[in-house]
Amino acid sequence: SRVTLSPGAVLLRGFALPESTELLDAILHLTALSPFRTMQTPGGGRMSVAMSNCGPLGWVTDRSGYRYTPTDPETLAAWPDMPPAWHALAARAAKAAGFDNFSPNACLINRYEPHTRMALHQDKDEGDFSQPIVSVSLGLPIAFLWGGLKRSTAPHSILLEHGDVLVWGGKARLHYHGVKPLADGIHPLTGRARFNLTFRFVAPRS
Ligand code: MD3
Ligand code: FE
Repeated sequence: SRVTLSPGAVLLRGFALPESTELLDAILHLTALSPFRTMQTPGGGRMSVAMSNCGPLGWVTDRSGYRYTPTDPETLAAWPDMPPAWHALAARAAKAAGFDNFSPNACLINRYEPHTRMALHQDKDEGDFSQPIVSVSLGLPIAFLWGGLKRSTAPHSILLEHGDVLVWGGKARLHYHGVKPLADGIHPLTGRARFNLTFRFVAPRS
């Protein structure tokens, strides 16, 4: 089903379900090349969610801040290539939500284990907000929080399940969002974990 959460924010329930086993298989292959790691935040803390990336650019955080880099700071090699099937899935989802010609050059791969969470934030490190963001949920369900353009707007909560795809564009592109701590459980395909793929277009820096 296709549900509009707010102008520009579209939830495509089960959109990635037919290819979910292939997606999980590819996550294993990609993260053998650039392993999952928990990254340091500028404030000196550490994110609870483990991350990796694929594609020309990858999102990283360390003591010096948030940014996109062409290489993995752990391996010092380029991030693994984005599988063509992933790029195609993201473009197809964006189109289904009303955004033509989406061409992501960055894919963040998040791994949530029980009790990990992501605080309310905006995605604003991309230098270009004209293209949407596409996110794919795999494995255990999680309570996703979506707020407004200001942090002070009380967020709504919605359950994201295996195979769900969210598209955020236009007005919704800069909405605050986050996820509640992952409830423990066992998913037949991922065990005690949830994976999230987030596809973005990042403006290349000069
Ligand atoms: C709404 N990830 O990696 S995905 C992130 O479940 C992130 O891993 C969450 O927020 C996760 O930055 C949420 C859904 C999502 C992604 C990007 C958005 C919602 C968004 C950008 C703008 C507004
Ligand atoms: Fe985000």
